[in-house]
Amino acid sequence: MLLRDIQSTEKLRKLPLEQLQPLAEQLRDYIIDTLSSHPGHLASSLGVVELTVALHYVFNTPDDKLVWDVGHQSYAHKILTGRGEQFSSIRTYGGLSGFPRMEESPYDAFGTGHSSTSISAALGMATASKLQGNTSRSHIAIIGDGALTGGEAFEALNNVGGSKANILIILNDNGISIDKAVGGLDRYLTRITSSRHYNQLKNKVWRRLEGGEGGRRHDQSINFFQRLTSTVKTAALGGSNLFESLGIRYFGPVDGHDMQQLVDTLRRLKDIEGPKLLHIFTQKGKGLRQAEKDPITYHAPGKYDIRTGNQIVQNTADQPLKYQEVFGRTILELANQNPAIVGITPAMLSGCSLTIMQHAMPDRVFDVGIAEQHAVTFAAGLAAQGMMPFCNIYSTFAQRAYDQIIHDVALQRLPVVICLDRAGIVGEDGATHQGAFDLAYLRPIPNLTVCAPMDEHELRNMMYTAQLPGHGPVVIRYPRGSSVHSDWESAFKEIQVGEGRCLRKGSDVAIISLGHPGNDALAAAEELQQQGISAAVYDMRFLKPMDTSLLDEIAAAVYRRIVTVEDGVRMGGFGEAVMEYLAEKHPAETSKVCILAIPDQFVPHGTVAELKADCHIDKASIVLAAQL
Ligand SMILES: Cc1ncc(C[n+]2csc(CCOP(=O)(O)OP(=O)(O)O)c2C)c(N)n1
Repeated sequence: MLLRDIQSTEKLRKLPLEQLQPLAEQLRDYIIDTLSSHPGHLASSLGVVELTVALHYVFNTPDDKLVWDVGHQSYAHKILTGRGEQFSSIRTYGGLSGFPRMEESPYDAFGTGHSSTSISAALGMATASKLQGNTSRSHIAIIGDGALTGGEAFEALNNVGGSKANILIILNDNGISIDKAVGGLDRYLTRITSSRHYNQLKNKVWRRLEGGEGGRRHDQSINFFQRLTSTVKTAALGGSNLFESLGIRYFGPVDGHDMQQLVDTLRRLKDIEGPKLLHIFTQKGKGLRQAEKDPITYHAPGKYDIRTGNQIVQNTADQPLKYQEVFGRTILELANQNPAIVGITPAMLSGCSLTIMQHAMPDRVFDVGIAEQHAVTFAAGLAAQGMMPFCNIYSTFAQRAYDQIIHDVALQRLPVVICLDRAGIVGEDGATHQGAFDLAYLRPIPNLTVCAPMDEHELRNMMYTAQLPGHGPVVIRYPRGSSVHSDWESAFKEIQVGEGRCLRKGSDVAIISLGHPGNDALAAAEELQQQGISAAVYDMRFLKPMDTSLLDEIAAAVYRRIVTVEDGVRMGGFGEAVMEYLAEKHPAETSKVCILAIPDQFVPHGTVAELKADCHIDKASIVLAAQL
């Protein structure tokens, strides 16, 4: 088998051109086979198989640098760069990461996971190469049409255009982000790729350039190619080309599944100096019928039947709903009662379940593209004019919007409800995606209320409370996946802001938790009971304002031990907030405190259970801490 023999990129580069497409087919089959039982990001990787082969064929990797934006599409790259045999370990504890990681391979020129960074990183590399006197190295950013909507990508394009850097940007345009691509850029790219006039002329250009048997290149003048394509582009677009206007030479669009054309084009571009962009169009999910038809579901489909391609859907009929679904259903319910409510998502429409509200109220849901900063300030603008925006962002991606939360929302006390989905340990997506930092980075911000539900009823009540008048900005953070009870549809109750609660009385030990980890705290208390240790459990609900009178009560009860547990980083987090208060008001209690939180290290990929155990924030760790 061809793929098995290609253990290195040197070998790949020795193959005759006509063997590249069969190799691509084998790669594609290997990805489809493996991911059927080892779930991961499927559709994006399938779409760039030909591109990946062509890039490693034409460029001298790893000396030439490939930066994969987001990195979820880098599976073929991993297989071709010596990681084929380990591929089935992808996203598992101790196995290959689902994203490029510099530590993992010299071929992973830059680690990614969060979107829209590739052009900045490649420009930095190109600038470094120049300063170091290396003029022959190529620096290539591969970015999707979704990732290109991110602000950082635009900032980088602006910077690239003003430079003479030797950088090639490959725009992988499949018209899909995770959900359908949105916005003016998407329309612009569609206009380029679908212009009949443009494509007719372009095809003539390519025919003239390619010609010959077996794809042998004619000795065509690159100048002619550039002159003609640029005239055609201007004609087709009825004006200037966005990229050219910024000072980046635009080439394409070309069919990203046509190996011959890709290889020919990349070879030509390799010799052209300065900033350039190649626009390719690809089909997301290429090669698996279901993924081609439904790339949104097959972005990361979980397990599927290798014979039929159909998803293996677990029967969840009597399982609790996911927190995401509770959010999605609850916001619709609230929006039906409160006409000021609108929903905002930066490109995670189905992931956060805003689709439910979108179907019912399309005018009141806004997918703003991969643009967390914009999402927050857009929400602030809406709130400034009397609307009640619920802006749903994954905890890890909200890191992008820190200044906007401080400067645009909190400082102006605007009533924006920021729902941080996927807070805490997220599992297989690994270090780039853990929602580990939000408690610590939100705690110092004045005017913010920050709370975390322990179950779906609390989530509903927090959402209900947040949209009542007079609360200012509220952050509600909740984890990925299953909530707790099966009767999610409770009547709304207002929660007193800043009020915690005692969930279980006890006399030996106090366990103080925030949000979902309270369920582990309760289970731990149960286990401790069987060991003859009486543990009280307190659910603080609010990181800020913190219920200091409840902390006074806990201090007054004089427990033998006080254990705090949270699914966020220790430094600056919830446990330290408790400790800080006790140190000021009840110093005698501080020696009893044991803080269970994520230690000062990045949390890798694995199952949530494995990672919680690793970070000592699981039930067993609570039991152990209480026994000391
Ligand atoms: C800052 C940030 N926000 C959101 C995401 C979640 N996310 C991962 S992939 C993706 C869509 C990327 O679309 P595109 O670049 O077109 O790549 P495709 O999957 O279509 O190949 C999104 C929104 C992310 N990785 N980073």
